Amino acid sequence: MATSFLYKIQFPIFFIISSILSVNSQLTYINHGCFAPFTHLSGFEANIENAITQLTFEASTSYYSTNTTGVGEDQVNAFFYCRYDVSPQTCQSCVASAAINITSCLSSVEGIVYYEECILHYANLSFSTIMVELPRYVQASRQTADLETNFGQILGNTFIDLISNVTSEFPVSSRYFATMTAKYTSLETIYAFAQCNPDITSINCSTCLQNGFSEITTNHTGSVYAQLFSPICRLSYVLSGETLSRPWSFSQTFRRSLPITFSAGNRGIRNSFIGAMIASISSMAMCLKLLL
Ligand SMILES: *[C@@H]1O[C@H](CO)[C@@H](O)[C@H](O)[C@H]1NC(C)=O
Ligand SMILES: *[C@@H]1O[C@H](CO)[C@@H](O)[C@H](O)[C@H]1NC(C)=O
Ligand SMILES: *[C@@H]1O[C@H](CO)[C@@H](O)[C@H](O)[C@H]1NC(C)=O
Ligand SMILES: *[C@@H]1O[C@H](CO)[C@@H](O)[C@H](O)[C@H]1NC(C)=O
Ligand SMILES: *[C@@H]1O[C@H](CO)[C@@H](O)[C@H](O)[C@H]1NC(C)=O
Ligand SMILES: CC(=O)N[C@H]1CO[C@H](CO)[C@@H](O)[C@@H]1O
Repeated sequence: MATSFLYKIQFPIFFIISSILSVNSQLTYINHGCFAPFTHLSGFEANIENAITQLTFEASTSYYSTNTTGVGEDQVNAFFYCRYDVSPQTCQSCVASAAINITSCLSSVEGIVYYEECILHYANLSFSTIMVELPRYVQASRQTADLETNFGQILGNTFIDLISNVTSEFPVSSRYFATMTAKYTSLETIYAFAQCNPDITSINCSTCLQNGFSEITTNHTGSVYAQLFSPICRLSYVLSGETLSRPWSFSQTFRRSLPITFSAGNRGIRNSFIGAMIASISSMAMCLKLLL
């Protein structure tokens, strides 16, 4: 099954890889999670393949799309969303890369892949069940700002303004997205970004971002870099002495040689991301072999 899936998605991916090279865009893989293996023999796996393949095509014309394939207990609901500030080519290549990564989840009833540029998610659950804040995934620097300074306050004020911009800037198109900068010192600037899935209400968008930000400030107080990903919202910031060009790349700007901590919040049947990653390493190795 995995083989036929890769075979099917190779055409868009080939095409897209040449455009990656020509636009020289760089994708940043963050993490993925596979939840709850399925046991019944069914058309479920084929439905995942078809739904994901369909979404990789739709990513050529859209920054957000959903798909439903199959009926009853074999039904798959899937969606992706891209950062609104990346180019259409980057969006398309990101979803195609995420489609390759998600093949490691093909034996699970739910899979999610996070890149800095896009998110791809499928499950055997209804959209109203998966379009929620959890599972959240946080990546944050161990390096923190000097606790004597007012970093936390400046960051907090920045996110209050940013979240209000995200939910007010595009009330008609529901294009929940905003970026903001704030001077920290004469040499260093906080670059901040937030976005929501367009299918949710502005209140739910605001709640998701506020809860996410408060989780970062509680569990990673003073981190100079953090990104939070969830099925319906995401936020990122980095403190940098460089002048960044858009679209800002948060994890690449943060010096990767410094340690990063991960944390994952889950609910219901879902396992933690870290466990899921270990469990999927062997199937991922197989997928890579098939691709080469
Ligand atoms: C979902 O994708 C399938 C292909 O798997 C396609 O036939 C169907 O029209 C799509 N449905 C929606 C609602 O987009
Ligand atoms: C999704 O899969 C899980 C695990 O196999 C199962 O418990 C659950 O009932 C399924 N949900 C639906 C809507 O089929
Ligand atoms: C997912 O894909 C990216 C880019 O192709 C790769 O760097 C990363 O290692 C992959 N992750 C997994 C778990 O396969
Ligand atoms: C908002 O979130 C609540 C709680 O998760 C949920 O019950 C409700 O359906 C959501 N409303 C919309 C319109 O998304
Ligand atoms: C954040 O910390 C709280 C309290 O220690 C914990 O319950 C929660 O699971 C943590 N969140 C994540 C995502 O690890
Ligand atoms: C559209 C909108 O709300 N823009 C606001 C974003 O935040 C800045 C700083 O608070 C405001 O000046 C803008 O009016």
